[in-house]
Amino acid sequence: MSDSVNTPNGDGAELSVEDRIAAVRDAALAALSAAETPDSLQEWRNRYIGRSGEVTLLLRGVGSLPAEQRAEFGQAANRLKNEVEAAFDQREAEVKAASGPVGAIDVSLPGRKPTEGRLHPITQTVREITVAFGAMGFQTFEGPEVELERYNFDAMNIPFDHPAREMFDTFWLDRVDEEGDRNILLRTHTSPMQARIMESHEPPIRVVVPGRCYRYEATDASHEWHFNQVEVMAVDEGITFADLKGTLYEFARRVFGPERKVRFRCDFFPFVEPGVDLAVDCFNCEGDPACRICRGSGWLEILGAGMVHPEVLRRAGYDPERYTGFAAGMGVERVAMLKHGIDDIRHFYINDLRFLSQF
Ligand code: FA5
Repeated sequence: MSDSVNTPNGDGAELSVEDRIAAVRDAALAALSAAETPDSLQEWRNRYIGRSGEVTLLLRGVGSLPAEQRAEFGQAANRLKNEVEAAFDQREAEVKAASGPVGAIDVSLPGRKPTEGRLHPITQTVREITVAFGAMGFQTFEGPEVELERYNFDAMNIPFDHPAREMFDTFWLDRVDEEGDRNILLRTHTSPMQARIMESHEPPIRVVVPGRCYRYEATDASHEWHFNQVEVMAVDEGITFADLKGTLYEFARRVFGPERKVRFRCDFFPFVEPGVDLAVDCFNCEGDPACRICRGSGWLEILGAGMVHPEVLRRAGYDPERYTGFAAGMGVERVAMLKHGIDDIRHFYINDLRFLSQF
C-alpha cells in the first residue's frame, strides 16, 4: 500500500492522508444513507468494514507505510473505522424501526385460543362424589391432614397394641410429647374426622369429608403412598344397616350409572360393627386372572363401611343406646379409575399433561 492514491475522479493527482481518508469516509457515509433494507446494509458492511472492506484495508495498510507516517495514518484510519461503525449501527436501527417491530401483530390473523386451566381429575371426582351425597342431604367438611395419634387410632377404637395399626403403615412426624412418644402423624384415613365432628356437633349428623391420606406402602397399579378418601357418616336416632346399603347403592348409581354391578361383602374395621366393603365390577377384564387391576377377582374395592361402633360413639360423648350411625371411607382414585377406565393409579400423579388434559 502506498500513501498516495488516485483521486476519486481519476485525475491522477496524489492525495494526502487526510484526503484519502476523507474520500473513503464520504463514499462510505453516502452509501450508508442510501441503504434502506437489511440486504443492502449487509452489502455495505461487506464493502466497507468486512474482512476485505475498504476501511479494513486502509487500517491493514498502516504497517506497510514508512515509519514516520504510520502514527498519523493509523490514528486517522482508526477514527474513520469507529465513525463508520457507529454510523452503521445507527442506520441499522433506523432500517429496523422503519420495517416495523419484530413480531408485530397482524390484526387480520385469526386469534390464538388462550390455554385454559382445568381441575385435576381427582379434584373433579371429589366434587362429583360430594355433589352426589350433597343431593342426599350430606354436608361437606374438611379436616387436618397432619393428625394426632389419638384421633387417627385411639378414638377409632384402634388401641396401641391392636393389630389393625399394622394395616395403616404410618408416616410419623419427628416430634415427641412429654412422655417421649411420637404422637403426630400424616393421617392414614379420613375416619378420625368421625370423632372430630361428633365431638363438636349434636346429632342428627350427615357429613362427607374429602381429604388426602398417607400410608407407608409400596405402590402398584391400585395402591399409592398418598391418595384421597371421602369419609361418609350419618348419626341419628334409628339409623340402621338398611340406611347404609340404600345410601351407598344410590351413590354408586349416581356416580357409576345403573348398569355397573356393586357388591357388598363382610369386612372388619375396629371402628364399625358390623363392617363391610363395597366393590364395583372391574372395568378392565372379565375375571381374567392376569388382570393387573383386580388381580382376576373381577371386582375393585372402593370403600370400607359399617355401623359406627358403640365404643366410638361413647368416646365421642354420644349415648350408644340412643344413637346409631353408619360410616364409610372410599378411595377417590379407585372411583376415578372405574369411571374413566384408567388401568394404573400412578397416572394421576406423574403429572403428564397428555394424560391430565383428557379430563
Ligand atoms: C379405611 O381406610 C377405613 N377408614 C374405611 C372405613 C371408614 C371403614 C368408615 C369403615 C367405616 P381401607 O384401608 O380399606 O379402610 O381404605 C378405604 C379405601 O381407601 C379402600 O377401599 C381404597 O379404595 C382406598 N385405599 C386404601 N389404601 C389405598 C392406597 N394405598 N391407594 C389408593 N387407595 C387406597
